[in-house]
Amino acid sequence: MRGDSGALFNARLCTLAGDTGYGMIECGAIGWRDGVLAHIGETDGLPADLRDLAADANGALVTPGLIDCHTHLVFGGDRAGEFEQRLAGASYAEIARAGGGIAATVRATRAADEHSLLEASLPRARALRDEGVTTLEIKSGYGLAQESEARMLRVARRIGQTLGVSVATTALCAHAVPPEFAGDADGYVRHVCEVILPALAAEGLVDAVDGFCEGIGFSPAQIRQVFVRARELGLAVKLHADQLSDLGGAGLAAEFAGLSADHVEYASEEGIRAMARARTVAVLLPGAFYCLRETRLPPVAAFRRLGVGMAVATDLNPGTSPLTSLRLAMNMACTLFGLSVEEVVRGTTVESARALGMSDRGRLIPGMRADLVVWPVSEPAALPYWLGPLPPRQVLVAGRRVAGSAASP
Ligand code: DI6
Ligand code: FE
Repeated sequence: MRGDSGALFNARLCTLAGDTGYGMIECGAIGWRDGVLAHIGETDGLPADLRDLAADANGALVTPGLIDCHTHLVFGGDRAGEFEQRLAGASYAEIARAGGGIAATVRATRAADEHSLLEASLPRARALRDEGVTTLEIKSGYGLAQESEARMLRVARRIGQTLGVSVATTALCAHAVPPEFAGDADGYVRHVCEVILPALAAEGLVDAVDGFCEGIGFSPAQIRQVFVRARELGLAVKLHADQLSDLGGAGLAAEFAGLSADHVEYASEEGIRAMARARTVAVLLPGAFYCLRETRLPPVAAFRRLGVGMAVATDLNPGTSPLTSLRLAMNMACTLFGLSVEEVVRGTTVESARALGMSDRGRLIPGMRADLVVWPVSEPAALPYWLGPLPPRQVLVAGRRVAGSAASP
């Protein structure tokens, strides 16, 4: 492979080209020019210039680059101590009341300058990239003030530049009420709408806007104000919806043509119907379900029946999902939520691209970005099957190698 043009032959191509299935091409060839896929199919069909560059994939599985569409991986400190407290019987709510929980991470994140926040966050993003993640979303939400939220999102952008992956940034200012607004959630929401969001957007730091719609977060009426402001600013929305209770979050996200409604364990039939109509993706986050020892399963059968696309993501965060492996999230979605291998593969490619509003990636078809992974295995089931490392032979972003155990495939 040379520059950002190249080709592989003798590959098992998992193209995901159709609406269902793997779109598998056995013994196929894939070629890209200037970072964009130019040929997928028969080896004989490779254009001459790409044939000269082609390397033997030795029958390896090739998939689109994986997309982790929901993370909070930029934060200061960690909450390992709270894990130990919870094991000793303390609840998430008790810890929060004692000043821990999200507030603890807000303190640690505010105290970290941009450099140390980047240094703390890079290894988490690198872990994702090195197992095949070529696009990841990163939320703010541990600053809860203009400068600290901006710092988080600047660090998110720098992670993309440093690691050579695509980063989509999401402003999650409505994550928790900061100490300056204690007891005045409405006042904080006004401040988010009037000051923080416009400032972050003006700095070009926001690709989408998110909120935490929950009894312990913000009410649907408060989230609605944030979404109205997002719409005025021309920004797409998504929502932490119906994770611990049904507040109608799924329907609210759909009403604003949300890209995704995330968690959604408690989503109602009505909410799911609204998501289907709006083509809002259900982002399933089994890491948080597992860590919180939840028992209410997301309504997977209803999503299937009504044709709501399902994505799978890590929710990587210090409180409820310290999970740095998207493949382990895939495994958990199979084992805990009953998804099929095909669903988790599509859920971390095709559907997670949709959950980020990205139409140029997630499948191997000509014209899409050459984001792809060459795996040391031959079948898709191996991706969610292995619980430990499965280092890709190559990870390419726009045709450029960013990680991999092999110098060439
Ligand atoms: N939902 C969650 O489960 C996390 N954030 C959110 O909106 C919790 C984040 C944390 O505890 O730090
Ligand atoms: Fe989350």
